[in-house]
Amino acid sequence: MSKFDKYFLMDIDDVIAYTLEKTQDKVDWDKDTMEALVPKEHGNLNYVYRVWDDKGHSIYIKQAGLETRISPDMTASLDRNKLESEIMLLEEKMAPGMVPHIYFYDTVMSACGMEDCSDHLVMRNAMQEHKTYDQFADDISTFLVNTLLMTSDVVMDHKEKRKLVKNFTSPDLCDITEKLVLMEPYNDINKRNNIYEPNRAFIEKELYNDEALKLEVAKLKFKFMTDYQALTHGDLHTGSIFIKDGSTKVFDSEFGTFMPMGYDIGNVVANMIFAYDNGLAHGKDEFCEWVLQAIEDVIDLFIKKYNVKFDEEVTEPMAKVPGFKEWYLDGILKDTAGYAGTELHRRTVGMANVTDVTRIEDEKKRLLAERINIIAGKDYIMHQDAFKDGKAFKEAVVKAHEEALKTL
Ligand code: SR1
Ligand code: MG
Repeated sequence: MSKFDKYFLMDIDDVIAYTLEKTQDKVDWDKDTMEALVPKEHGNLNYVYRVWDDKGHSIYIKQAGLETRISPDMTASLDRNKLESEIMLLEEKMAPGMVPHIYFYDTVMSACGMEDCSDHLVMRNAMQEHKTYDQFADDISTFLVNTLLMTSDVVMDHKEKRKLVKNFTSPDLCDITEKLVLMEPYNDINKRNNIYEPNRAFIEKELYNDEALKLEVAKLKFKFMTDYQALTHGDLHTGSIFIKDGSTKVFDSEFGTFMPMGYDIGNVVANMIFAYDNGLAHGKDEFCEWVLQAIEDVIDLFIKKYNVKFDEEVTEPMAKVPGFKEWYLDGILKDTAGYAGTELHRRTVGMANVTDVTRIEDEKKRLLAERINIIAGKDYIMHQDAFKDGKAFKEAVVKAHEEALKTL
């Protein structure tokens, strides 16, 4: 009998005992010097601990709680930890070196042991220190092409894919996305949007009262619910990326499910715009230039690598028909624009905001940031067909910045 034979939410001492129990056959822990702490950064749903000893051993332990951290009345099934672990193990195979290794996962405690990445920064924090990373666009575009194209019907055996569609779906987490991303930012139907009061009238006019916008978002919501294009990460924001010079690692794949590829790519674009907002508020011109270039490069490198990988890996005979590759890419880019837009909006007015924006103290600068997000988001959503390359995605940010300034 072990204390860990039945689920309960662990505290720091439990986590140390748990780590020993789960890993001592593989790791020669120095029990006397073992310590654990909650890293400074944590997400909205789970409990993360770093455990280490003085001999140089270390691990992250992540446990799912019954309630989400962000909102005690919002629950999500405990099997999300298994789903996340399995998706990360699969992603690691497709994008080696770009995903922290999962050492084990445990369906009883709803916990997993993950490679310690504390020599990296969580990218959202790095962005707020206005750090730049030469490898980022190259790395993340590789992650995107490898994980998305390889799990699409273009490459993956269709029967195998259908099995994965069945396995890799967390109804609770999909429900969160359907509500928090693809509905509430446009109607606050559940009265839980976080609105920056000085921006309320602008938000009401531009988001809640724009029926043409809502129609496009409704289409994006239904696409999310019905188009099982590829196995996505599902929440690919800068808080789901560890980064340091020369290394980028994507984690936290619990929202992973089969849906349009553009959801992940659009999330990367939107979250780089939040980094831009923060750089702007702090007068970091060079950083902002880097961010804009990164947005352009992520898209252009995705397109370049997609074209190569498509030719190398395509297995579906009908996908080899001339013109299909281009048509499929067009759809991915269109979705990228649409979901970049919804991510921009939901992080600005929805329940789960981003510190890149909320930590801007000056009212005028915060308003500028929020309005850039709202205007760029609307441009992406309303003109999804116009975004065919990195330059177009980048220029939308510059244009939104100019337009937002005029509203102040
Ligand atoms: C209730 S969870 C709120 C948000 O945090 C996660 O990281 C996802 O982005 C989700 O939408
Ligand atoms: Mg997360």
